[in-house]
Amino acid sequence: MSAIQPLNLIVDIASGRLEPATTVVTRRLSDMRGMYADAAAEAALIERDDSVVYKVFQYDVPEETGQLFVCTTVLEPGRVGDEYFMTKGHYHRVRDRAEVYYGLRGEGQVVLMTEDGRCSSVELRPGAVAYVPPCYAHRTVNTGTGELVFLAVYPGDAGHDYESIERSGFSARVLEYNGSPTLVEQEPSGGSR
Ligand code: M6P
Ligand code: ZN
Repeated sequence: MSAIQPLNLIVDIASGRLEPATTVVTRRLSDMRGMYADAAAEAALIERDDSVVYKVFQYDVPEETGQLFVCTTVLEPGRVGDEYFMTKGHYHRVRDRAEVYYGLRGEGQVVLMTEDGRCSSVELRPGAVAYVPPCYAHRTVNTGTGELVFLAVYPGDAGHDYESIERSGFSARVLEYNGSPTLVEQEPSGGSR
């Protein structure tokens, strides 16, 4: 195993930044084309200003068993049609690697899906820990009016499998329904991305 020195990481809750961060990922709507249910609303928003949906601030460690990645995510508030802004979502490339999210600011949900397509969701708000068990795909959704900021910790060898999600999507989406966030099952054929 590679040696890594003990260190402090500081989360600035106001900005959601992790310091130090060795990688910062910025995802705009155009980086997630085809992921929202309402394709016309998605295209119109990309055309208008292609806004930033979320940023990830990560402290990189060797991608090895025994190491832990630490990162924060700042997910902007907003909607594409009735669907709240969300992360792309992924399985871990090494499927049986779990993950923990800790809510720092704002409100949202983590949508979890088994490999046979069963979806559920757990809450994310300040103080809430969301446990992502091994083998579950996971995606975060901002259901509030301000930024959603959370800390994530996951194994160094987990990796990200985005391709499975790009291919078949999640079988449920969080939509605003009668003014409240609601986990809505999608038809098995079509529109699942
Ligand atoms: C969390 C962690 C990261 C992930 C990020 C954004 O911070 O799970 O590993 O990168 O959310 O999610 P995604 O990679 O699915 O876009
Ligand atoms: Zn993950």
